[in-house]
Amino acid sequence: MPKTIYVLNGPSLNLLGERQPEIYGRATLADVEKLCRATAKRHGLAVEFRQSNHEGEIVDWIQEARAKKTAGLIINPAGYTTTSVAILDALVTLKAPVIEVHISNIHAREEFRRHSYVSKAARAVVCGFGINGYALAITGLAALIGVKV
Ligand code: CA2
Repeated sequence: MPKTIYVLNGPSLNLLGERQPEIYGRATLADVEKLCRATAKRHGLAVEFRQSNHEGEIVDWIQEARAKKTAGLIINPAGYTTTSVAILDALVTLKAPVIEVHISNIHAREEFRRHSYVSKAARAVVCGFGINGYALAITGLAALIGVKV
């Protein structure tokens, strides 16, 4: 049985590719999912790929990942990055590594985007590589958990 990782995406990432291509590029969330599945497969990992506009649903999925003893969790919390103590509280209960991903370089944008609650629970943070950041996060996670790299 392959180990399973969770890739969670926060609010409005379902609109990826439709607006603000100068910041987020032209790829869609379906493209991100394809990229994640292909990268995970190379490392012998299975993926649960999800997106939600609702904070509580994301918390539920983090708890599900914990209950199912996920090998690792990658999260782009989007707008909840800077606000969600609830997501932070859920993430710190995980034993498996958490990797935070942002498509854009949040440090080169508005000041308010730079503070992340999620970073407090993250083993690593990837930002500014566009959607390739998800593939980098999966490869880094695979190295951390000691599967085929
Ligand atoms: O760069 C990232 O991945 C962000 O997490 C994206 C969030 C933003 O609030 C963070 O500061 C950085 C916004 C996600 C909204 O998704 C959209 C995608 C395409 C068009 C419009 C919104």
